[in-house]
Amino acid sequence: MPPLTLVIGNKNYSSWFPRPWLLLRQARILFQEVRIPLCLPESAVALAAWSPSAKVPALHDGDVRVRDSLAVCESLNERFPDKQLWSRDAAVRAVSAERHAGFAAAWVADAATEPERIERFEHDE
Ligand SMILES: N[C@@H](CCC(=O)N[C@@H](CS)C(=O)NCC(=O)O)C(=O)O
Repeated sequence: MPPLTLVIGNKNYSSWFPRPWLLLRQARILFQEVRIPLCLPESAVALAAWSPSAKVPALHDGDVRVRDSLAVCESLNERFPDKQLWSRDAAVRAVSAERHAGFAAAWVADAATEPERIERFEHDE
């Protein structure tokens, strides 16, 4: 099997890429981690080299390239069926997809109501 590479950003910035990162770690699946520091002048160029969407997480699995945390998790579930990484219950998977689709809006709402916390968060590390 070709080695897996998971491209991530700063570990204290986001909840997006920790999702597949945690899934891989919890399932004890070996992978190479490529960390791209975000919010720097050079970030966009570094991101573009790994992820056409210029977003992380991005999974490189041989010739297969997957962007988006949910897509990466679903891809890993299919790649490692013996690990049972995802629920077999379609209703449970639907809730997960709905939550994923709405999370950006919820995060923006948090940023509007808690600007100081968000400001502090972005300057950590
Ligand atoms: N819906 C995407 C969101 C990914 C996303 O927004 N990633 C951010 C990290 S917080 C990113 O890569 N931002 C690029 C940048 O800040 O330049 C997912 O689930 O993976």
